[in-house]
Amino acid sequence: MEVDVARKILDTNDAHAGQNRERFAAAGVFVLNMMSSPGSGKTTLLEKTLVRIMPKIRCGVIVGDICTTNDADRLARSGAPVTQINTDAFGGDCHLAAHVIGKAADAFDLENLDLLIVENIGNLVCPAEFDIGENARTVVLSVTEGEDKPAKYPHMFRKCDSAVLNKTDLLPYLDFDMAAAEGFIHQVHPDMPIFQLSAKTEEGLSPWLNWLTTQVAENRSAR
Ligand SMILES: Nc1nc2c(ncn2[C@@H]2O[C@H](COP(=O)(O)OP(=O)(O)OP(=O)(O)O)[C@@H](O)[C@H]2O)c(=O)[nH]1
Ligand SMILES: [Mg+2]
Repeated sequence: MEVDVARKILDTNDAHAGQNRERFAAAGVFVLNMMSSPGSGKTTLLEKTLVRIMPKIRCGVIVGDICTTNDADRLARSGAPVTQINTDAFGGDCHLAAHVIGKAADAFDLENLDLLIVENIGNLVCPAEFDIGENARTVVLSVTEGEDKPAKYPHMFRKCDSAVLNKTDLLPYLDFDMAAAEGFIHQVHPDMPIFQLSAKTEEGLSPWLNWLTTQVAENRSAR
């Protein structure tokens, strides 16, 4: 019975995600869903990314948290239009569902955006289950979380299109085994692109920016 209920929720979500996907495709906007555990550095990476790729790439951001507008305030400094979703108002969901993204997208002039980034709620489990109609997904894993997380939380890594290994500036102070982490990621998702970087120092940022801007350019030329 519980399984039936869960299936129904996901089926309803998939229908909304399909509607979002059609809408985003019609507007020609590329949608990236960024996910991670709390505090892996999603907002920091986005702050640094937006500064580098705007205004050449016209960006908007939807950011989800249970409470606070902290991340929206940080990201709005880039000049990009930002909408904050707080799920506390409707039960404190630990993920962003497709119908919530559909409503948040109403605040944007989608036709005049090249890239809409969704910073999902910090959680390595639930967000992976909810299609939001995105074009691509990126998971951020920070080196302070331990190299075994891709093996312990395989769904997230299986369902993403790229992975960022963040906070590499901290490696000298940790026992984090980078080769093992990459091995665990490729065990659950062979060939997934992995970007080792420090959002703080910006070391290693370029390959990540190249990947992202290539995705956006391919989406544009496919129109
Ligand atoms: N040393 C170091 N700290 C970082 C790096 N990236 C982020 N941080 C720090 O990690 C903490 C969390 O960063 P956020 O960018 O807020 O992380 P987040 O994933 O957006 O967090 P939530 O939205 O709450 O899930 C902050 O104190 C950042 O300054 C990094 O590359 N190196
Ligand atoms: Mg954040």
